[in-house]
Amino acid sequence: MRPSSFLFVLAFGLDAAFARRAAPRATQNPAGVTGTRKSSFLKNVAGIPPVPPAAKVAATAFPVNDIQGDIIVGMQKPKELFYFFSIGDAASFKTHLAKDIAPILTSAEQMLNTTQQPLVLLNMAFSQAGLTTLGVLDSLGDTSFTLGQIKAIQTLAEKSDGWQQEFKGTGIHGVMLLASDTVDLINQQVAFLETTFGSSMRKVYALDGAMRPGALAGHEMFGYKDGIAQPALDGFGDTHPGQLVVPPGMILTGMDGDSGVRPVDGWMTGGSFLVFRQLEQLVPEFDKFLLDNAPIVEGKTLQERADLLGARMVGRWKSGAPIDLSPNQDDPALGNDVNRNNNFDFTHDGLDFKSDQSRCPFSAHIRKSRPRADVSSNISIMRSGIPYGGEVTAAEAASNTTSQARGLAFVSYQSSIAKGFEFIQKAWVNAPGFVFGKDVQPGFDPIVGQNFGGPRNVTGLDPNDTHKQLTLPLEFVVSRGGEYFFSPPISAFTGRLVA
Ligand code: N7H
Repeated sequence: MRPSSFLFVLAFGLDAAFARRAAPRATQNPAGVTGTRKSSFLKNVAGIPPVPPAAKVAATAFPVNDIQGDIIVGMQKPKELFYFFSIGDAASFKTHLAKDIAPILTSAEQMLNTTQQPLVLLNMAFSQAGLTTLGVLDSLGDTSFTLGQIKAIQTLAEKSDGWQQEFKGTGIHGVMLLASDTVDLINQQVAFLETTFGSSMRKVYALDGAMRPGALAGHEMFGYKDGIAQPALDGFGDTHPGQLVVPPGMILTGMDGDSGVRPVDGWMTGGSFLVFRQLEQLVPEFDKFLLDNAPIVEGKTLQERADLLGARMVGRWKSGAPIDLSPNQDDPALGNDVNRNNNFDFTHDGLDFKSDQSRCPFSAHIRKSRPRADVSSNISIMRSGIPYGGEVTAAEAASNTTSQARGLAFVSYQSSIAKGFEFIQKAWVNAPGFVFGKDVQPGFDPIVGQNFGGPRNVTGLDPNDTHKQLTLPLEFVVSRGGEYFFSPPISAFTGRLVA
């Protein structure tokens, strides 16, 4: 038995460990969307690691039957609806949770095993206001969660002016995540859920996400492949070269490596804090910036030079190929290869990685958000977002101006919001001094760094002079707000949440 499994069993006893994953979960809901799948609805995108094989995970003591499925799925969902709700009558809502919802929540086990995959993934998570409304008054051991995301704007260095009104207060009690391969199936399940809950639940806001069409599937709205680098939970299936292996408790509450103080009865074991952010992306403006500021490189066309600037801002080319391994041009074969596209740490023989930026700038998004050899810590989050909004129209491209909102419905899972998402945003991407080079201040992460809407300086982007400072003319990613949630283990829907 691996140490993590061993500790889990030690902490909660054999019975608890195995009872949580005993019976396979129901795959159908007689009154909702029925039917089983012959193949997984998760889209296989070259270069994005698939979910771990079910057989390998089954051999571990992970409570996969109890962990909500989205936590391990990543960014491979073709369609997803985020349905934010408030609770009307708590008593009636709880009755439905236990009777109608618990049996159809999708577990990690179901997502890993395609013969058990439902037609529509359903997961549910609650905000602090939601738990309070349900009468769940335990401290969950996470101050950021307790305060809610709107209270974190100072920490995140943003203003709430551009936030969706619905995210500004405490009116959102929870979110349902519904994912499938068709919008029609999702809509059918929504109709069932609304009928089931009746007046005990009210829709507050909703956001539709979808993979981009055709060859752009798996790429976010600026065009870069996303979802390549995810942490592996120690003892949970396969790992790929370069993948960061973290204790399961870094993502899952109550598991080995979780440093939070949780309720003693262990009802939070196998849950995770879910950070939701609606991040609008100004794509035509971003593209124009790349063309206007393309570095001078002999032998390259203007578009190739613009692509180089974009790759230096992100740290990867659009194919997913890391610039640390391919600094001068995109290499789609590298981007598509899960055994190579994550296997780098910014160090190279003969180069001083504390001063050399000929390959990946210190300020690049992937270096700021996961500094690899630059730091000794293994801070990490599991990203599970999806693009929203339509493709850029011809009129928007011609005018270099966004007129239809699009972006990333950002989701991250972690066992501590302060040590996960907030830490990365505050201490790394927003901190001009980080990554600590020898003789240059990197400035902000040019993709998601925030400075209360004020000017953001950045260095390292021009390969001809990596000390040159550029002031970015605007935020290409604009926060429309979000909320912090707890995604409980499925057993809590018939246990603590309804007690
Ligand atoms: Fe990022 N992008 O297109 O530039 N992100 N991200 N992110 N991000 C990553 O490795 C992007 C955001 C992380 O381990 C890739 O999967 C965009 C926030 C982390 O090497 C690309 C937005 C936060 C990683 C993007 C956005 C993070 C990562 C490379 C917003 C946390 C893994 C593909 C609209 C505060 C780094 C990949 C590693 C990767 C983009 C948001 C964090 C292409 C457009 C808010 C930890």
